[in-house]
Order: sequence, then structure tokens, then C-alpha cells
Amino acid sequence: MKHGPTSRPAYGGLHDPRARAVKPHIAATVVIAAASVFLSATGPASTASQQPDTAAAGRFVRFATVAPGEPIEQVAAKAARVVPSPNQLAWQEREFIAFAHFGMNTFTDREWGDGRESPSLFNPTDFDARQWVDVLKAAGMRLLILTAKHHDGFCLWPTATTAHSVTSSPWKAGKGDVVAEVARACREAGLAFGVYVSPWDRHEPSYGDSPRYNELFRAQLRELLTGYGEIAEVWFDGANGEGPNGKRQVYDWPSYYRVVRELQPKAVIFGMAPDVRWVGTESGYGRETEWSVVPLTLREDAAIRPESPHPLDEAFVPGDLTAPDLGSREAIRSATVLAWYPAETDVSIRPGWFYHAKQDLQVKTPAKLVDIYFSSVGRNGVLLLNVPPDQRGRIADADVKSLQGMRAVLDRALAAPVAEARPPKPAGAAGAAAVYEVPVGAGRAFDVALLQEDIRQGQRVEQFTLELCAGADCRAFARGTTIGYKRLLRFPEVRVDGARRDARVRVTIHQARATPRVSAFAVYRMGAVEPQAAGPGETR
Ligand code: FUL
Repeated sequence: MKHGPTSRPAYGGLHDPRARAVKPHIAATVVIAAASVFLSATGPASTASQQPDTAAAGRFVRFATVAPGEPIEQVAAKAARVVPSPNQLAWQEREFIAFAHFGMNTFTDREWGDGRESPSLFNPTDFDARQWVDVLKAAGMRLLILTAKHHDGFCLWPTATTAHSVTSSPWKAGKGDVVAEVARACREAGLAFGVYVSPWDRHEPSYGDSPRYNELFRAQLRELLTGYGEIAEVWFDGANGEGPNGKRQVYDWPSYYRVVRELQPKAVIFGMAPDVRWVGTESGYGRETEWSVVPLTLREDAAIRPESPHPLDEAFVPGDLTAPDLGSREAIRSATVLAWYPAETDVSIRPGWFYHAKQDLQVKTPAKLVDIYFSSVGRNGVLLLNVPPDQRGRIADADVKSLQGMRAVLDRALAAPVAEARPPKPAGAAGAAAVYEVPVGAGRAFDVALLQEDIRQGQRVEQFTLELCAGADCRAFARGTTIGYKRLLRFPEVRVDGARRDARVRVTIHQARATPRVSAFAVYRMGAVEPQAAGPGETR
């Protein structure tokens, strides 16, 4: 099964020609006449470091509507007022999270099962969820999402909806519950827990008989969302293959969201829902310019509920968000609705999503994982790294070693800043640009910069330059476009003259959609990351 960055045209699951048309019916784009913005139901959330701009607080919104022909300056100003919900903010602050693809495919050595697998094949020999959690936590991940049901339909929990589950397997004599064990291990270790539940179900006979299957799917969701404590994220892939006799299943997304909202009000829903979007590739690399405020298409026959914590649920239409530019002025110019819809960057530590022994030599190296970290967390995304447990039910040594190597590099690089300010003090303005400076010691060297915006006040910065200044002399060493929640830049080492006591690193924000609110500015020294030998699969 090919899992390359370009093989996924929309949210998930389209590698197989049998899985068709993920992009659901898109109703005509609604044009909402009101040129104003809707007030946020909840107001800006409140856990980040910098105090919100109280004068503007009343103007923060969860989404904004744009009238045809509005001047781009006005559209950009509206976009800058769109802020995350408290759930979205909490999700973003987790930064680095884990995926565990584990299930029937682990035992059949496949990527996608066809649903005809015998439950007797599922039999981990040394299952240990605590080992997973120890490894993932030590790597710095803060949430674990388990594939409770993949496309083959085999359920990792003892569901009442089908016999195609752990209950029919030899594992623990049919008394086991993978979801329960993983959820418990997460809770004990202080990791949040989430579930991947595939709507596409190649085993379930009612699949394709739309109302019946939707009912069954909601029942499965209810079981998962009531039986296992707090769920932080529900992951919906859009794969939508044919059912028996070529029948097409029409997923009732809003009804799925209602179940999640009712039972797990703090969860975010990934993918086919308006909380968290797929970044658009499975490579681990987000865009250099990554906006969290993007245009959405909404249904015209469904209500928007500005007063609700989830105002767009009923009207949201999942669409293709793989374009290279989603949120620039050019991209929002003809939007009708702008919403906070941040990127999650999913990638596997191995070529496949599931464990295959033959890929043991193709585990991504620490250097590659560090590069991915900088290109996902460091590009205003959340990194969702898949680490698939093996047939024992444990994370294999090769993956453990790579994760440890990655963590060691990041800890060494990012633990002690060479210079830092949280928040940095504005050092005046140069013309229309905002400037922040941080003193940096004589003789010090750095090759990484970190910038953060206080996203409770929206995403504002569109273009910036980094310089090293001494006296009135300034020399640019890096440039960027968006910052968002977090921006990490790597550049050739910059060294401060040993005789200069007045050196400062400076960020100049040349273009922004509103007054910039930079909440952190720091530089670090990472040095070269050992470019260890890459396995044969180390090319994606
Ligand atoms: C997809 C699925 O088809 C893959 O098997 C995997 O689960 C990935 C994360 O999402 O679209």
C-alpha cells in the first residue's frame, strides 16, 4: 500500500481505488449577507501566558462572515479577530501527540484489512499498554490516539454492536479490552487519550444501508465515549468505500458530532469536522506559511448557531484542504466564512501505519524526526506521530531508540535558550513595522529561533525578519511569513562578536493583520544533528 505524501487527495483513506469519493456532497456555498462578525460565544480562552488585549476582547469571534466584494484590508482585519475555542487552544498547547495504529492489520501484516479476517488472528503475546505510554511520554508526547476500529471493522473493545471484536479473539480468552487498557495506562501516566474510529467499515453487513449503519456507528461512538473516561480527541477519517453489493454509505456527520459533543464536551474532532484539519500531507511537513484561520464552505440549508460552543457543526462541509496556500490574503479574498481551523500534521515513524517486521530497518532516524518536529510543531501545527505496536503488543526497540534519540536532540537544543523573552517587550516601531528585541551575550552563538503569537488574540503576523543588532548595525539572518501558535526556524549559526556587550536579536514584523501580539521570542543553539544512516524507506 502506498502511503506517500501525494497519495492522499483529501482527508484520508483514498489510497485504495475501492474507496471512492471522500469528498462528501458539497452544497452550494452559502453567502451570508451580514458583513459583520459574529461574537464569540465563549470569548477568548485563557491559559496562555500573555494577558489578552481587553479593549479588543469583545471583538474576538469564533468565525467571521465576509460579504462579496469586501476590501481585502477589511477581510484581513476580520480574519485577525477569529480565535480558537477553549478546546482548540488546549489541543494546540499539547503540541506533540501520538498515534498508535494497532489491530487486526498488526497480525495479518497488512495496511488495510478487507473485513474477512478471523478474530482468531488477534492475539498479542505480551501486550503492555504501560510500555507504550512510558515510551511515548518520555518522547514528549501528551496525548495518545488509538485506532479503536480501523477500516477492517475489528473492534478493539468488547462492543455490543458486533461480534467482530476482541471478545471473539483468543487474547485473554475473549475477556480483553485494548481500549480500556490503553486508556487506563494513559490516565495513570497523565497522558490524554483519544480514539480513531473509522466510519468506513469493511466487515459490517449494514454498511451501505445508510440509516442503519449510521445508527450502529453512533452506538459504537457512544460506547467509546462513555466507557473510557475523558476523551481528548476523536479522529474521523473520510474514507468512504462501497458497501456490500456496491451500496454507497452516506455518513451522517452532524449526528456523529452531536454524540461527541454531548458525551465528551472537551474533545476536539479531527478531520471531517470543524475543529482540527488535516494538514494535507502524510509526510510530517506543514506549510512554511500555515494559517489557522481559513475559509470554509458551509451548507445553505443548515443553521449556524453563533451562541453555541460549536457554532458550525450543523452547516460544516468537509472539503479538500490540501492546497499549498489556505489562508493568505489571496486565499481569503473571496471567502464567505472564515473560521479557526488549525492544522494537525500526521506522519508515521515507519513507512506503514501498522507494524510490519520487514520495516524494522526503515524506522525514521532521530535526525529525520527532529526535522519533522521543526516542520510541524515549528510551523504552527500539532505533530501527530504514529508509533505502531508490534505483534507482541509492545513498541519495538527500533522505534524506542529513534524516539529517545529525537528527544535527546530536542532537549539539548531547546532546554536552555541563549536569549529569551516571554513576552518580549516591543522596542518601538520602525515605520509601520513592530519591533521586538532581546539582549544576547557577547561571544554567544545560536542557530534556532522560536516565536509565538498569543493566539487567544488571533493569528496576526504575515511577514517578519530576524536580525542581529549591535549598536545601530543590524544584519538579517532569517525571514518568515506566519508565526501562529509556534514558529521554529533553523539557520546557519549566528555568532555574536566577543567584544560586543550591546548585541540584541531583533524581530521586525513588516506585515500583520492587526497589532502583533508576540508572546515568546527566543534563540537557541542546536548544532548539527548526527545524520545517521537512513534505512531504505527513509525517503518520504
Ligand atoms: C488513513 C487510513 O486509510 C490509514 O490507514 C491511516 O489510518 C491514516 C492515518 O488515515 O486515511
